[in-house]
Amino acid sequence: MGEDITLYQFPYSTFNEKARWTLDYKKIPHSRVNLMPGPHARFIKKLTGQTATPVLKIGDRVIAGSAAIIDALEEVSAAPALLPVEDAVCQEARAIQQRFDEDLGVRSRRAVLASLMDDPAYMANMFSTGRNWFMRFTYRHMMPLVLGRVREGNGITGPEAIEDGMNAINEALDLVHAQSQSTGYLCGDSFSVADLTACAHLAPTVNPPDCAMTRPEPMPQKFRDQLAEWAKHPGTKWVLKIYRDHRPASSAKN
Ligand SMILES: N[C@@H](CCC(=O)N[C@@H](CS)C(=O)NCC(=O)O)C(=O)O
Repeated sequence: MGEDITLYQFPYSTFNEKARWTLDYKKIPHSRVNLMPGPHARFIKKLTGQTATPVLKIGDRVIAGSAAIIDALEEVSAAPALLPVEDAVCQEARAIQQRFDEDLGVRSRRAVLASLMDDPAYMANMFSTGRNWFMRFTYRHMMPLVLGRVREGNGITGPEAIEDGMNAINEALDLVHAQSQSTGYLCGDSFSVADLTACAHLAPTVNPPDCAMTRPEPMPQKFRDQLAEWAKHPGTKWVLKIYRDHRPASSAKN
């Protein structure tokens, strides 16, 4: 584990949470570079040829995409494993990861982002976390531009897309509730990439405490009411339990 490891990330983002959680779960020392959605594009494109985060650098090797990052980190540090040893269970875990990454997570993100976009000052504050006052001020004033890109980049095409996102959140909560009944986990009988992925994608609807996904305070009343509504679903209790039992503190050096 001798090479330098750096995660280029957005704070509060679900796909980025997958990468952060994996690094922390495996206690891999690394650096984190926070990027702001919008201004990030040029830098990430130069690094990877595309613009999405997370991006991980291991020495000179550049890896884009949360699932590829998890696979690479399993090689860097095999234990504790996120991919189940038994082939059938491993395939099931990967299928659940794919369902969240390509369907439920992408759709539900539209609803979460659309709601955040109703309060651009709060959103700017979230995504410029850790920046100096000048950068925060500038970013706040760039928001009209940034919001257009966020809408376009995430397929927030209108009210139907947002309603579909709300449905996806309920589908995801139903799925984790039903699927965790027998063992407490989504597949097999222990924590795996399936649980990590589902919980990272559901974090914005559950607001787990004391971690990288905890929404900044003061939180507008509208978001508080929305979280209270989602909290009525039993699936949220499972997400909170997994966060409590399996989401360690940051292993980042900065
Ligand atoms: N399939 C990718 C999706 C990553 C993704 O959608 N990243 C978003 C943040 S949650 C992003 O960086 N969007 C900005 C962009 O694509 O320019 C993964 O698994 O990492």
